[in-house]
Amino acid sequence: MEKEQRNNSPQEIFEALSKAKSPICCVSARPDYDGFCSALVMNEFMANEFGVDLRVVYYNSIADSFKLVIDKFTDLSQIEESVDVGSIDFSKYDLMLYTDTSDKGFIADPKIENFEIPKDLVSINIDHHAGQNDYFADYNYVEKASSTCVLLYDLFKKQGYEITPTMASLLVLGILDDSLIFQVEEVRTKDLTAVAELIDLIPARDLFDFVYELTYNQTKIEFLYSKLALKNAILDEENECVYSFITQKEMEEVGISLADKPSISPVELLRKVAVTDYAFLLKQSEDDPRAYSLSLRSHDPDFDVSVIAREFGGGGHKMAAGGMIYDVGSPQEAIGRVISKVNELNLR
Ligand SMILES: [Mn+2]
Repeated sequence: MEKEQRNNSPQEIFEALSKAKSPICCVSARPDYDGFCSALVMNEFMANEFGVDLRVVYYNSIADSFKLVIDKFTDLSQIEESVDVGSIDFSKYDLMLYTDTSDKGFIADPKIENFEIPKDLVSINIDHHAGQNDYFADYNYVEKASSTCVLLYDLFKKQGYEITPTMASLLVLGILDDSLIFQVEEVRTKDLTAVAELIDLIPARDLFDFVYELTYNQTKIEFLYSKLALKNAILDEENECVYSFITQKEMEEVGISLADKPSISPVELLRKVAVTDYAFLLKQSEDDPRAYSLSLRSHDPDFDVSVIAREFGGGGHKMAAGGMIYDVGSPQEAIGRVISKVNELNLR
C-alpha cells in the first residue's frame, strides 16, 4: 500500500526528538553545506535543549574546502568521517534522524538499495526535496523550499526554540549555499527573512563574510579547468549555443586529470552567455582518446537539454544533463555531432 504523504506538525517532530536518548544522524551522501550544516545544527540543538548527544556520521571523508569554512565557527569533527554506514549496529540507537536526504538509502554513494530503517528505530525525515522525497520515515517534514536549513529555521521559530550564534552561522551557510545566494527558483520571502534575522544573532559577522566564504574559495583545480574551458570556447551565434572542449594533452600540460573533480563544472561559465539556448563542454576520456564526456547546460529554462543527453546515452535534468560521445576523431567532430543532433531534435 502507498504510504500517505503527510507532514507531521512541528510539535509532533519536536516531541519525537525530545524522547530520544541515543539518536543517530547519517549525513546525506550529497556533500554540500546544507547537508553538513543541517546535521550540525541538530547536533547542537539536541545537546542544548534535551541534553542528548546526537551521533553524526558521514560515509566519506569531508573535503578540505568545507573544513576551512565550517571550522571557523564550530568543530566539524563532530561529524565522524568515513563511517561504513552499512555496518552500523543500529540496535544501539533509538532514533534515526534524516536531514536534507530525499531517499532513506541515500546515506552512502551509490545509495544503499532497499535500505530498511531498523524496526525498533523511530525515524524523522526533514527535507526540502519535495517531489523526490516519498515520506519514508515515521515522522516527516517535507516541504518544497530552497534548503533544509530554512525549514529548520522555520521549525525552531514556530516552536519558540532558541537559536544560538553557532546554529545561526550554520543555518545561514546552508541557506545561502543551497539557494546559490538567492538565485534558485524556490527562493521566497522566508529565505531572505531567515538570513536577515539570523545574521542579527551573530554580532561579529555580516552577510558579506558568508558570501565571501562561499564564493572566494575556488580551488586551483577549478581555476585550471576554467582556464582550459574558456581558452577553447566558441560562441556559435548561428546555432545559438556556446561550447568548448578539453583534451587530455591540455590537461596534462597544466597538471590536472579527470580524477581531479571540480565542485563546480566549468560548463557553468559557458551557460551564462546571453542569446544562446544551451552550452556544452566536451572532455576527452583518459582511456579512450576517441571518447568524450558531454556536459550540457540550458540557458533558457524552457530549453530541455536532458533530451539531448539521452541521445548520447545519458540523462539528467532539464537545465543540466550529460552523456558520452564515442568513436570520434577530433573534438570538432564531436561538436558537430552535438549541434546536428540538436537541430534534428527541433527543441526550440
Ligand atoms: Mn539541500
